[in-house]
Amino acid sequence: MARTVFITGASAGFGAACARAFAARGDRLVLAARRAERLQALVEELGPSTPIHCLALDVRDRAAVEQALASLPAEFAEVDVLINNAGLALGLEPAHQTDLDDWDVMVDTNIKGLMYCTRLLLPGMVARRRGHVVNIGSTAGDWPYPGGNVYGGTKAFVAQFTRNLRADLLGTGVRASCVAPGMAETEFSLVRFKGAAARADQVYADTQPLSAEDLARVILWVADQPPHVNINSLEVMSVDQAWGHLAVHREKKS
Ligand code: NDP
Ligand code: 8X3
Repeated sequence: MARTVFITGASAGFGAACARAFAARGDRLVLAARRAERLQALVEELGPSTPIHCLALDVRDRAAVEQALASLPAEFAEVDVLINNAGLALGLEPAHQTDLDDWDVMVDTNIKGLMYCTRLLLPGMVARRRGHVVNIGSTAGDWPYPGGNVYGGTKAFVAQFTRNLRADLLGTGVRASCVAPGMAETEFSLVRFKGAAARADQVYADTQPLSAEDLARVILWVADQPPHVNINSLEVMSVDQAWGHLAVHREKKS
């Protein structure tokens, strides 16, 4: 049966790949992102066989999110799957050298934007006794690394918020899942390094990172489980990535 799938951050990376994957399955799509022209290009690519409603939306803007979700056309108003994917990292400096504005943007997008979409769409899901919130976390939410400071903190929030959603939603039939990818080649590093393409490319040099399509396949699998099956959390990495040893500071003690 066709579902209505609401994807935030659908203009690039995982979100755009999810749009393609869920469209291929025959679902209706609500696609949200700030870059409306990218969403329009997806509409044209996917063609008239996929019903799509586009929202040029900044998920940080609570009033705009409230307005957009309250005025979804009837055909798209009963959201079955919410993919809370819009998000970003900004910077890789140590905590004492970061730009506080970058921290604000990450908190406002990765935490507050995700909260707004979830809170506004949940009542309908609970009333219909069906629905699925799929949150995109990160390995950075579980495994610290230098420069991960607030980005990792926002993704730790996503993981714990998802578990707490499960606790609240017990008995409603509504599912909640957290998919936590590791290194994946999208526009993520270009955004993190503020357009410095060579530095972004370095992140993936001589590796086979995850692709957006890899993640879309995993997210589709999570959403396609039978209604009584809830994937709580799912961590996925490229085979070229694993954990390192704990760091030790060495300095001659006098
Ligand atoms: P991309 O930069 O390729 O895509 C990010 C998407 O988020 C874009 O569509 C962007 O759209 C959207 N977005 C960013 N800010 C906002 C906003 N304020 N309002 C609405 N949409 C917004 O990155 P990825 O696809 O890699 O990232 C998707 C998610 O996956 C993020 O949450 C990221 O943290 C997470 N992730 C990524 C990993 C990676 O290595 N790539 C690994 C683990 C997790 P627009 O700019 O048009 O608004
Ligand atoms: C993105 C993966 O390792 O760059 O969430 O933080 S990482």
